[in-house]
Amino acid sequence: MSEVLTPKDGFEFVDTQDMQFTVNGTVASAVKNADGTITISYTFQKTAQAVQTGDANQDGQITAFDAVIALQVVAGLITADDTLKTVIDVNLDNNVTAYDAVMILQYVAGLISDFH
Ligand SMILES: [Ca+2]
Ligand SMILES: [Ca+2]
Repeated sequence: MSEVLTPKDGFEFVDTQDMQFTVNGTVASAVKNADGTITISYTFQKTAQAVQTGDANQDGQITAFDAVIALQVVAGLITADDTLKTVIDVNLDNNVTAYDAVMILQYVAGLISDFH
C-alpha cells in the first residue's frame, strides 16, 4: 500500500533521507516526488484472517474432513475453542450438533450453496 503526503501551501518537504518509521512493524519507505509530494509505501501484515464458515481446519476449503471435525466435536473427541465453535456452527443456532456436520456435507456435495 502507499499513501501520498502533500505539503500544505507555503511549505515543502525537504530531506526525506533520514525518514525512518514503521507501519505495523514493517519499515516504510518514503520517496520524494518531483511535484514535492512524498509517497510512503508500506506493507500491511494480515493479523487475522477471516475464517470461512464451515472450514473447521481453516485450510481455505470446505471438505468432508471439516464435517468429520465437527462430528468429533459433537462426540467430545475434540474440545472446540470459541473460534472453532463459531466456524462449525454453520446454522448459527449457537450449538454444535451433528446437524451442522450434515450441513457441511450437504455443502460439500453441492446440495446447498451456503449455510443460511
Ligand atoms: Ca477445511
Ligand atoms: Ca449449529
